[in-house]
Amino acid sequence: VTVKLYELAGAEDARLFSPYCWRIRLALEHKGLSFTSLPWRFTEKDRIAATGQGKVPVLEHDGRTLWDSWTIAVHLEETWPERPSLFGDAGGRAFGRFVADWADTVLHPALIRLLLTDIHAVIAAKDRAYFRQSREERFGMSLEQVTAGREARIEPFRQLLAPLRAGLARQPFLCGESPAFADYAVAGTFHWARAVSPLVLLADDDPVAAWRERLLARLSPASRSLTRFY
Ligand SMILES: N[C@@H](CCC(=O)N[C@@H](CS)C(=O)NCC(=O)O)C(=O)O
Repeated sequence: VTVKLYELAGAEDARLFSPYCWRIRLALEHKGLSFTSLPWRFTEKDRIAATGQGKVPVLEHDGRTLWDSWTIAVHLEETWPERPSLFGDAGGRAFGRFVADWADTVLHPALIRLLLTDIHAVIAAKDRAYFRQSREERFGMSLEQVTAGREARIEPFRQLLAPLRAGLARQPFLCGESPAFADYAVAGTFHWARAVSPLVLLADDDPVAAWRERLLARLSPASRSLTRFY
């Protein structure tokens, strides 16, 4: 099997920090599929020009080029149905999508306001001007203004995790006794944060922190070495 995955990287190839790319790395490991990682920077749009859009993850497989993490996850599931399932049944697939949507629409907007200046500090030098300009335009203020006073916003961020905490007090993974796509949808969010920022997002005694540790323990050694820069 030849699978190639374009993954967003910082200055170092090993600093993989896109939550969406992490979802797919975790999904590939779940299915036991080996792949070639192609580290990619924000300003390397030409390398993924064939997709007609400028974002990663992008996956190449069997002469096809796919993008958008959900589309890729469904492709993996449908191409290798005999391998461990990412979703289980149709209800599990809908649950996985819901959790991914929740991470995208609730967790990521809150987190980006904590991490923006840290991201700018760790990306490749050639990406910095593009990143500052595009993000300052998006937020309507400087990067520094976005993250100013962020310490006071860690506790409200933790409160957003209440739905995770409630479930993880009952069972080891969001998907039950073992992890699947819904777990990876949110794990990607935390791997993103750890790759770029020294902020302590989770209290030690938070069940969410214990869940994150359980997921880290299941990663391949190669992926585990990429999950912590701080
Ligand atoms: N809906 C897409 C979102 C992908 C996305 O936003 N990727 C970001 C990195 S986290 C990106 O490539 N951004 C490029 C840019 O901002 O120029 C997915 O689920 O894959």
